[in-house]
Amino acid sequence: MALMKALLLVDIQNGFCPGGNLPVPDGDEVVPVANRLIDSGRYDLIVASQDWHPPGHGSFASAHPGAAPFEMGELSGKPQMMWPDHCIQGTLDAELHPQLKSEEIDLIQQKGEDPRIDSYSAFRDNDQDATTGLSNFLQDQGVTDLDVCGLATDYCVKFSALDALEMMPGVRVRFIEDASRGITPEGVAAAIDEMRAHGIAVIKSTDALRE
Ligand code: VGL
Ligand code: ZN
Repeated sequence: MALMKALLLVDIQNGFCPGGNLPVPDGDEVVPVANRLIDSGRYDLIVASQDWHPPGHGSFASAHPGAAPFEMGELSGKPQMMWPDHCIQGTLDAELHPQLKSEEIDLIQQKGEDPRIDSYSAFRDNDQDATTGLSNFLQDQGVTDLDVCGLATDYCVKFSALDALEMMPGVRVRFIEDASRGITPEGVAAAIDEMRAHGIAVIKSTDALRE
């Protein structure tokens, strides 16, 4: 059977780049790498996810009296990291990075719209209940191989890659390390271990470009 290769660019948005509301250290450095992958012609399908929160989203510390950003809090009765307000629908912070070659993106999958639950994964909410429809879309397209990269490795990239594996059995999932950046070094190391333990290959963009 023919290979059908897809690239998932996770949350390469202003909000997660320097100058954004939830900046990932050196987050903008993924943009040229992502553009080389996009331009390579090696992917049959390119999808970008976009964190897309309504104002006052329950993952924002500002929505919880007394809560401070980057502390654990609670959302709908479950532990939830309290984030600064970020990627609010319709704001510049939520736009894809302006240098990302978005003309070549086939689908933009928005997520995180439900104020009562966070959605790190591009595939489903954090309670694994409501799905975005992305796994059905990729399976309908006959995707056999999915490369995942973007921001942030220790949150949305990791959860997207793990969900891809679980929700699309048989699809080969890889994580492109140098096309991704994380919030903390310890978080990145743990995320890479966890992805590897589940059978996700950790590769470099040069590996993907060589094939
Ligand atoms: C993300 C925290 C909150 C991410 C999104 O894209 O990794 N992290 N919302
Ligand atoms: Zn978010």
